[in-house]
Amino acid sequence: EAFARQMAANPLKPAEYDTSPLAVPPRGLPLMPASEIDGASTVSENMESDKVGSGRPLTGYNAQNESLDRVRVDASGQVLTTNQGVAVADNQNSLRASLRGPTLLEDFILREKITHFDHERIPERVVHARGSAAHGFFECYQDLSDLTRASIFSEPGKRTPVFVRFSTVAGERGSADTVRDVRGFAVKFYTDAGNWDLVGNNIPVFFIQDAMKFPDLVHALKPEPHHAMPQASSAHDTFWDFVSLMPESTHMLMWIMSDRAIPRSYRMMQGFGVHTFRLVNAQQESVFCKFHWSPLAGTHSLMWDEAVKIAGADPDYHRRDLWESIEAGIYPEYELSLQIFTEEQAQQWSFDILDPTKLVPEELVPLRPVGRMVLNRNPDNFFAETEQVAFCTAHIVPGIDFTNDPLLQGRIHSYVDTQLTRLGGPNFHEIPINAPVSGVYNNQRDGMHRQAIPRGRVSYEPNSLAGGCPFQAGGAGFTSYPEHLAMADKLRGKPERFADHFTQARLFWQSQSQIEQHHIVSAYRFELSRVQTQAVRERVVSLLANVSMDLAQGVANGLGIRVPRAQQVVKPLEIAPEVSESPALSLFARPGEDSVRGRRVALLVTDGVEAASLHSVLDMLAEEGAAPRVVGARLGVVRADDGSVIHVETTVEAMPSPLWDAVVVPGGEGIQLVLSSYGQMVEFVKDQYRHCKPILVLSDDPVLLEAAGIPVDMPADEPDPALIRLRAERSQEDSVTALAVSVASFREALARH
Ligand code: HDE
Repeated sequence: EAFARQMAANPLKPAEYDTSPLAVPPRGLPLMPASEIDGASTVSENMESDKVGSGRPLTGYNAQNESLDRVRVDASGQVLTTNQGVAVADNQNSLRASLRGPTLLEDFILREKITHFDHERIPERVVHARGSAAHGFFECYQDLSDLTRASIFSEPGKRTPVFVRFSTVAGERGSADTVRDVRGFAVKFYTDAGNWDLVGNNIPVFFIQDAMKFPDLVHALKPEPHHAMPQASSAHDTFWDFVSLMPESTHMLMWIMSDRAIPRSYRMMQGFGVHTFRLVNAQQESVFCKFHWSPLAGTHSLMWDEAVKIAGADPDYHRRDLWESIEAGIYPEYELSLQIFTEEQAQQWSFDILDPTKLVPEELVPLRPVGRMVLNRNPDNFFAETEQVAFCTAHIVPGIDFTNDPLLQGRIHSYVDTQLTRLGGPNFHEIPINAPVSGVYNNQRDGMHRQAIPRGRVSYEPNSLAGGCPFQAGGAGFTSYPEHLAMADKLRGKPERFADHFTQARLFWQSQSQIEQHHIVSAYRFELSRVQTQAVRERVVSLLANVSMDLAQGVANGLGIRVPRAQQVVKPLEIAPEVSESPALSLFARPGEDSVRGRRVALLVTDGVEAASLHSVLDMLAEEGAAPRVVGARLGVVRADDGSVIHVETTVEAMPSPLWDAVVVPGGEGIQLVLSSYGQMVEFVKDQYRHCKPILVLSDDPVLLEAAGIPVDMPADEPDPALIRLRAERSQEDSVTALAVSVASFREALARH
């Protein structure tokens, strides 16, 4: 039953789990048939693979999957072989000179197996080591050829395959998902004109203005070199020492200390290209562009206490959420919007659009939605796909170009360079997950791990022996935007407007709701309490004094210090910001769709629970695509009040409170007393309350709530929208109505996060 419930949202699921192995597996089902897409392009929706070994169905069309089929391996029904394809007779025993004698050097089967194992690891990414990824597609809403000749924007309905990797920055490959950190949001578009990588973050600005400072930033952030602590955390002396001496990081720090840095899910965070890019059309006209991804599920975050507890209870929390959502057919979806502006506009503004510590407020340049991205397929193999994927900012396509943002310019170099070590040579573009679907034809040759077999004797251009092929594409190929550059002195330095470090930090602070401001103060207090050097703490507060005295005071209070004099600004500037408040910067600006899809709800049970009311909540949740689970003190079964048997799916120990989005406390004679006799049940409910999660109590009896210290009698004029208690009614009819009202209120609270 539980299985059926979980799978209800995805009709392809049972086949994937081989519960009906004899059924012909459905394959290549598009999310939306081409015929239903307005003005659908010629991209064939029903292209399917005949090489998908065990009949694993394809969920949604993705052309990249076809090229990956070439290398997919399925061992069903096959004998075990060596890497040379020789069948192995015995995989248990090495070859020995007599049963108790030494192992023989000639045992090539053992040696091959061990040697390969010895070399299984590759270096992890120097930053963004911890990540999770998924396949999907991007679908363009409209023809944007007036702005860009990028082929993915050429016609409405056109779909381009994507592979997206989300990540944390500081932690090592095995670190926890819910640490306070910026999240990477890297998208590889396999366009029909080559690969385009939009390697972004979930925060629209960055710590530093120049690539020159990146190694310093990362060295300060990573575990301290003498004792390699702390893991995946910025709460230590070297990080705060560095950033307190780099006033340009103030704006980014505001974001990092906000709830943006502890997202509820990869499905519930925005993505940003960060830098200003250029769009270039076929007439070589160019506009500036900022890229924004907005999640359909809305932007939602965890509470700090919750994030800390999740890190222990399930370090894979975000990875699991992404994986399970896709498996259940709740496909993460994001809308791509552009902020378009001209050189002339940008020149008027109080900030420099080449400065990556600045954003362009949405109130100044509104977002223009241009397409949507749906992630509808999990990778087959973590290493082959998620680990080996190589995103590079240098991967752009005709129609998109760089700007002179000095951080972006440095990145153009770094990403290709880093793969040479990480993936072991210059042929990483041939690793299947990195290979473009549009074909690669050039005269580059050889190198480590070469896969392609170039034919013929010509590996130079121009040539006549191969008929001149491959030949230059001319205007059809990539041409850099011919930006006019005035001759000036070669120098190391920054434009003047880069010197304003506080105006936008203040904008961010002022645009937050009260509760978000409160969380920012708490985060600074936490991080700086971990810092051991008093002078560093004070220096950070002296920076904050340039942003807001309220903020500086709040942080100083937590540190038991007075607010020091505001840190002197290097170059005082008269700044008249275009907007002084930007509601779009609050997490509340994007509540997302009104839906409870994928929300995890714990239904607590013990012997004697009232079956009828529990079932009505369960039915609602299952019907709406949420993930309700029966949670008990131990596995096995409990007997409900009507004599029916309820199977306990998991326990409060195995899946403690922080892992759930909401809880349902059951009704039943004397049940509350029984539940409150379990310490873990009391803690469970207490944490649900502490983390602001909806609590539905199917009983008028407040014993469990009281045991958890939850205020049970809220003033009638100020009800708690997330604490829903079912009142006892006299008549049967009134009870039914009361239950329906409570279940509806619970649904609403759950959908609002
Ligand atoms: Fe990165 N960054 N970065 N970065 N970055 C890497 O590339 C780098 C920056 C971002 O899922 C590395 O393949 C420099 C900004 C993401 O595989 C490396 C500078 C933004 C990912 C690198 C920056 C990012 C990376 C490490 C300053 C947001 C993960 C492994 C000049 C716009 C991609 C790798 C994935 C990864 C360098 C700053 C986003 C070393 C030098 C700003 C999402 O090349």
